Amino acid sequence: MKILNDQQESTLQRERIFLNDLQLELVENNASKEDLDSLKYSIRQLDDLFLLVIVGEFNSGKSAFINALLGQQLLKEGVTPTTSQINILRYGEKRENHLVEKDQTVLLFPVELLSELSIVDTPGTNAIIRQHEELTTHFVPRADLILFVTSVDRPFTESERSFMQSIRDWGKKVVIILNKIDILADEEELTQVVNFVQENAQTLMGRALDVFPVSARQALRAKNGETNLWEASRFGALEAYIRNSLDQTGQIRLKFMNPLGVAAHLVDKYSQLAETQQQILEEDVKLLQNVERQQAIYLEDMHKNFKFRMADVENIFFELEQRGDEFFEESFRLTQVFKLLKKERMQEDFTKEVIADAPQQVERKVNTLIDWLVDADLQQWKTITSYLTKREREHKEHVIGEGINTDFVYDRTRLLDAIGKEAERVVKSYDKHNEASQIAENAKNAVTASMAVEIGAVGLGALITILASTAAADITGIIAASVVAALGLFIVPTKRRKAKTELHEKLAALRVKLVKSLTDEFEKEIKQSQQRIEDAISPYTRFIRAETNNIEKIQAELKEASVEIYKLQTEVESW
Ligand SMILES: Nc1nc2c(ncn2[C@@H]2O[C@H](COP(=O)(O)OP(=O)(O)O)[C@@H](O)[C@H]2O)c(=O)[nH]1
Ligand SMILES: [Mg+2]
Repeated sequence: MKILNDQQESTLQRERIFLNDLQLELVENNASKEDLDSLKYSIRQLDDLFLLVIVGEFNSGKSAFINALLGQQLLKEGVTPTTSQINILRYGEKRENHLVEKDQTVLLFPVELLSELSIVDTPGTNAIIRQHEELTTHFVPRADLILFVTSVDRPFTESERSFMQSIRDWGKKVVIILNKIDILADEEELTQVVNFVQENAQTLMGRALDVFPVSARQALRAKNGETNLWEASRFGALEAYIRNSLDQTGQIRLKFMNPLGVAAHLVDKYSQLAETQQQILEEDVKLLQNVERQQAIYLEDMHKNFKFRMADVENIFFELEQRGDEFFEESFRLTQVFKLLKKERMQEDFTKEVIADAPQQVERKVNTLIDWLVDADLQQWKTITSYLTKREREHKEHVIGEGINTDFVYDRTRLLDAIGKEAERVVKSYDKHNEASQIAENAKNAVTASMAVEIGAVGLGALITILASTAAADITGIIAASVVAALGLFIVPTKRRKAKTELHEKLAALRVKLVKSLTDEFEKEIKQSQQRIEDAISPYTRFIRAETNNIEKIQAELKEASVEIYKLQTEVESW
């Protein structure tokens, strides 16, 4: 016996695979228990595509009937049951028993027909009232066909009558199997029993029921080789009836569509959630880009500002150079020859007029520069902290009450929180004095200390002493030769030029050295400050990157799922 055609059979396979895959995806996506349950229920509906419920008194031949239907001696017959288990027969790759509830056992058999229909069998023991309740609540509502097995030797027992009444209002299709006809003597006896059963059914159900007199025993034997018994078993008519009542395209279509509808609803729901989650992530990405942009702007500003400040420092050198030039212009003159001779005085004047407070100026400028650098760094931390805090607050307001993936929300909130706290901690514990003195220390080690010395009396001053004394010696010689006017005109300008050039060279070297050291120090500082901010944010960046990948994968899967749903629906509709 077979109910589905080949096309329906293959759709069924695909739909089953699809629903199981979807279930796994939803589990991975932390779907709610409620949603998973409703999907599970849909899968179960497909597993029990058709549900036959077999009822009847103990010993009426229910097990024998099921064996005959399936063509194999699968269930034990005639054994006094020790349990009152309700058995659900389903398809399985190999024989297996599962206790699903305390009084329900699932029996799996590798029998083709069971992949299309599941059978519920009751033992019909003395616990029959409880069993009937169980049936009416769990199985009758889902039943496609209720097979009422009664035997010719005691048709319609009391408990059978009461059960029949209890299911009357469900409006389910009920058919009566009158079993064991092989023990009747002749056709006349059979007609009598059939009439009796029909009349009783009419009274109990308020409508006529189909009655199928059969011999389950003969049918099974016929299916297993004794083909001559088939006719007498009258089983053929019963199977045809079962097949026809189940094989209704409209009915089957509904059964296939129902789980697809549930799946479509869930796919839709989780796509929307994924969408929301992706939007949050996109905002997060924007936030990170914003932080990056702020950092870039900060760097640019800092560089610009630094250049101005450096120009200020360099200016000190240029002014010094200018004063030096003027000084040499003044002192290297013929009329000043005697002043030139007094080198101590000369050095004193140079220190006072040319060097003046240049070393202090340099030191002051460098100190201001360092203060500025430290302040700016702190300011940048504050900007980023307040930015992240604001974002976190917005996010909390945004997400409350959403059915979004709770792990995601938790991890994300926790990370944002941690970053905010870290930034706050840095800002709070920021020791300006310590930071500044650290930088100052580095800068000083590199230049400023020696700079003060080099610009001051010992450095530039010494230069003057040497220049002045050689000039004086030359000039002294000139005086002795009494040709001052003639040669002085020649020697003095040469010496003046030499003094200027040497001063320029010396100052340029110092200036370049100072600028380079300060620039190096500045670059190092600014890189460090940037690194610190990056380090603080990096767990968040990584999280967002991973989640973005994840959500893209989920969305792709859900999209694929909805394509498959659409295909299956179209297929089912085309029958
Ligand atoms: N003569 C005859 N005996 C049958 C037939 N079907 C079942 N039986 C016997 O009736 C007894 C009860 O059958 P079983 O299938 O176990 O009934 P259940 O308790 O309703 O499941 C067993 O001894 C079977 O061999 C039949 O068609 N003809
Ligand atoms: Mg039985």
